[in-house]
Amino acid sequence: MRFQLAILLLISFNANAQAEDGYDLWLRYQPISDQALLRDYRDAVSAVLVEGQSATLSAAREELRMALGGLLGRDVPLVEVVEAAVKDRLLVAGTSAPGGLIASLNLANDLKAVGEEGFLIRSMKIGGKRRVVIAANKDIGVLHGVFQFLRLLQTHQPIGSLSIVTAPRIRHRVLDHWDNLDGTVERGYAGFSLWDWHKLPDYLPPRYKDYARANASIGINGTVLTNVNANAVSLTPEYLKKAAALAEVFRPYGIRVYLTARFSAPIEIGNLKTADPLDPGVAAWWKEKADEIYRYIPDFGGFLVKANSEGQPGPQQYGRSHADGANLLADALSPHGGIVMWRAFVYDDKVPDDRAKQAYNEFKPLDGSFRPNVLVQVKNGPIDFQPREPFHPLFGAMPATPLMMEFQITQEYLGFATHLVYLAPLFKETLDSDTFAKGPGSRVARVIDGSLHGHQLTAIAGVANTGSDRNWCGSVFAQSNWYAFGRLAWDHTLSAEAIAGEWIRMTFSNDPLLVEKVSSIMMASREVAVDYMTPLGLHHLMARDHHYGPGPWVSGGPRADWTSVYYHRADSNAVGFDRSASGSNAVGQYFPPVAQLFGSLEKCPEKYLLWFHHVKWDHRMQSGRTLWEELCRGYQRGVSAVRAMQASWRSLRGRVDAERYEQIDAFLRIQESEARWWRDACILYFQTFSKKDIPKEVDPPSETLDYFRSVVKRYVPGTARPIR
Ligand code: BDP
Repeated sequence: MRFQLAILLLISFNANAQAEDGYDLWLRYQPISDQALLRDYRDAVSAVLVEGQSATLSAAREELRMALGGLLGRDVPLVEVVEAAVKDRLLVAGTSAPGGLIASLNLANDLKAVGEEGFLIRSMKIGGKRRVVIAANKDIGVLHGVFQFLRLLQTHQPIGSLSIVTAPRIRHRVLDHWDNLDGTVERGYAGFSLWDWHKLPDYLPPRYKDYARANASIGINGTVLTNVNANAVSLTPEYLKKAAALAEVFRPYGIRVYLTARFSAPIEIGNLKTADPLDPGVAAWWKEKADEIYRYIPDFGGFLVKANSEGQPGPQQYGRSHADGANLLADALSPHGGIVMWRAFVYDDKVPDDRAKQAYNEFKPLDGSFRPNVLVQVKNGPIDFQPREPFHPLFGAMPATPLMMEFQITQEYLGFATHLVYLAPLFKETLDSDTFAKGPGSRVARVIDGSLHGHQLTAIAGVANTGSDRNWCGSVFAQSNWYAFGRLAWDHTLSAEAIAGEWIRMTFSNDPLLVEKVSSIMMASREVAVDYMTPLGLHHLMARDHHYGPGPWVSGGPRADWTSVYYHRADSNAVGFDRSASGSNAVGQYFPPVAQLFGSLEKCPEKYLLWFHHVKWDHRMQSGRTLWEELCRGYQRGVSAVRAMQASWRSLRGRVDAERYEQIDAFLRIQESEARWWRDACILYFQTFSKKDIPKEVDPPSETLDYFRSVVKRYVPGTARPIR
């Protein structure tokens, strides 16, 4: 007896420990403890009918069974016909396929608005009975609707009179995995790759399905499995079989698989002498390759390509343009309905012009010369995922070409997994920026969702932060960035705060104090990181190569545009990159009102000041203080704010399970010490130019500049390069 009890205790202890190690993400489905709410929910959903048969609908049923069982604390019967549960309140889900209950509800008109992937959720009276109806045009819409309905329960929303109609604003909502075939992840801070290539296609651990569930729950519908620094081996039959096995697991969840295409693949795995896009043999090779891929993966999404960038092969090696390269692949894919996502992340240190201008210079003249199934994938800002960048000037500048957004979810320049930085405010800042391409209101979001220039083909990508860590992302808060990316990809009008609120409730609890405090922490966190890393428009100050920690002194080496001094240009007089009309004139790439705003030293928003201007140390800022003082105060503000985040988190002890609480607490300690590292290193370094005292409200540096310069970090995660 005692033995049995011990076993029981052990089992329940393990179950608790596992339940809160972060693996379940925002799909925890913990029992609802508010009794009144529980009664309401149990009453409204005492049985479930999912109409129709398909793998996707089975997934919907399975999710409902698991989730309702967890949330409502009892098994909810899944019925097959209405009669069986006619007395009960019923949740009915399905499409309007003929013969079913949903088909009899005359929803055809309303369903017009939801497209292929959207859904409606409505409280209705059917035959005098109260029902909750989840209806869609396609099975995948039903699954999305199920996840939305569960979200309502998870976040304790009233469900008495529901009327939700939603469809994604962007068609392709994609995660880009920078995963290498050897299991390493470029700029990944959560262990090794999710894809165990060695054991594929035979072994498919449950994690693959859980990955698909997590993505489907936020509406992500595509995954690029491989690194943009591509390996042609991923296109060989051996690896296509592996990718096909993943595609099979993801398919019921509405997720398509994409691969990165190495431009020199015809030479490397095809034994051709050239990869020239205008060579008929090369075109035939890609066509045959595409046909082969579709034999393995009938719904293959297409290719993502990084070409002529950071040493990657590309069409320019043959004197051809990016359009020639993209169109070559587009022609191979188009008979099968595939798309090409061709990256605009190009720059070359042999080109004397400002790096921030080079993508625009290269791509703008090609507007209109891409095939209809090509999207040009543009990073949010013109340099490279810095803590803060102004929006990329290409947005709005290529009206005849569908442009897609590339955000970075993984925190390459934002402290990796240990810094708590909620990225939705960064994503929103870019999406809400007004390009003025067609007058006021030409927001970046409208370029991306196709509404500004009338494009049907639309897409958005986020560089994934997932890995083999038990909690997927390296930290609990990093999960919020995956979540926020998906939610914004579905609907970019959602606010960062609303998304944070949902995520907190699902990830931690509905405890109002906790929701309020964690939301304040998250909402402030991005600005806080900007403050302690790169305030006032500074950028690219990080350590060389691995990008972990400060390195404002980085100079020399293989390329000037990989150094910090190239970007901050500090001298005894001033600091910042003059991109105004009298400098590199990068401002000239923006539409006039924006160009004038950014180009004027007086009018430029201070958050972008040193991005666009070389500013004297004693320049008077809006506050009346000098630039030097404001810079130092920015760094200090960042450090102080991390301390406030720590204190706020500590006040929540006991309101979060111990395992996640402790890890987050430890990570905040790391963040606080690294915020000081950034502040002290940067202030001491810039002081060698400004020759001014550190203001007294700023903590004195803990070490000398020589000390900070001597810090060498070895074996930093995420720096592995693919083996070729
Ligand atoms: C930079 C990363 C590098 C990537 C590159 C890219 O440092 O590892 O390969 O972007 O986007 O941010 O291609």
